[in-house]
Amino acid sequence: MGFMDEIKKAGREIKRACKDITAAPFVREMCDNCANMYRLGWDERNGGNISYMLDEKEVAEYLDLNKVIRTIPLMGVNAAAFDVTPLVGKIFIVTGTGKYFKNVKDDPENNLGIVRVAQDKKGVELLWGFADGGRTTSEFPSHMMCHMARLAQDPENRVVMHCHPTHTLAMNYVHELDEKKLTHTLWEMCTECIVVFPDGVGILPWMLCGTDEIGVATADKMRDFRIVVWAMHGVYGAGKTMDETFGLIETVEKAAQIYMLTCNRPRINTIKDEDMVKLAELFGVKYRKDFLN
Ligand code: 2HA
Ligand code: ZN
Repeated sequence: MGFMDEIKKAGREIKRACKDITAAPFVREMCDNCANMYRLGWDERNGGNISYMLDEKEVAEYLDLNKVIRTIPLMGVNAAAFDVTPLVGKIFIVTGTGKYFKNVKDDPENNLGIVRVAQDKKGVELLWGFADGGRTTSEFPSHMMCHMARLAQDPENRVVMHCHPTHTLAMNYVHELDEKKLTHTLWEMCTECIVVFPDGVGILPWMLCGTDEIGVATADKMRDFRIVVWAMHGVYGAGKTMDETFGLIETVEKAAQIYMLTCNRPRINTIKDEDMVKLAELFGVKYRKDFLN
C-alpha cells in the first residue's frame, strides 16, 4: 500500500472511530421498533424477532467490515433444505435469540447484532453486537428464507418481522383459518385494509417454530403474501422499510381488534365488497379479486 493509501485508510478509520454506532439510524430504528412493539404487547418475554438488511456503505461508515468478531453457525439449519446463495455477503441487523424486546432500547449492544452471511453459507460473521456472547434469533433461518422469497418478488424488500399481536392471535381461535375467509373478514373491519394488504393474509397451520420446515413453508407463502399468520402463534410480515412492515402488521392487528370487539354481537353494518372494489380502484392497488365474494 502506498503512502497516500495509508493516509486515506487512517483517515477512514479515524472518521469511523468518531461515529457512535448506537446512534446510527438503523440501530435507532431497531431500538424504537422493538420498544414500540413491546409497548403494544406484541412481544412478551423473548417473543418476536426482526431482521433488517442493511446497505454495506452505510454500515461501513460505522464499522470496519474486515473485522469479524466471531462466526455464528446458523442454528437449526439442515443445509439441504435451503440455499442461502442469494444472501451471501449481505449484512443484517437482527435481534438475538432469547433476548427480550423490552430490553433492546436500553441495551442494543447485547440484544442486537450486525451480521454478514458468510461465504461458506454455514454461518454468519458477527460485525457488532451480541456483546454477551449471544447469537442471532432462532428464527433467523426462517427470516433468511423469507428475505429470499420477498426479494424475488420485490428487490427493494429489506425487513422481515415476527411478533405475537394479541387480537390477531385471539382471532385465530375463533375464526376459520382459511386465507380467503380470514382476509375477507379483515378487509371488512377497517376501510384502509384492502389498500394496505391487497394481497391478503397467508396462513400456515400450527407448526413447530425454529425449524427448517416452518421456514420453508413461510417463505413459500411469502411468494404471494407480505403477511403470513402462524396459526395460534403470531405473524410474519415483510416490507421495504421498518415503518412499512410495522404498519402492515399494525393494520392487520387493528382489523383483528375490531373483529374481536364485535364478533359476539349481531353485525348490523359492514363494508361491502363493492365498496372494497371502489377503494382498491381509487388507490390503484392490485388486490386478490378471488378473495371477494
Ligand atoms: O423468538 O417468537 O417464534 C421468539 C419467538 C419464536
Ligand atoms: Zn414467535
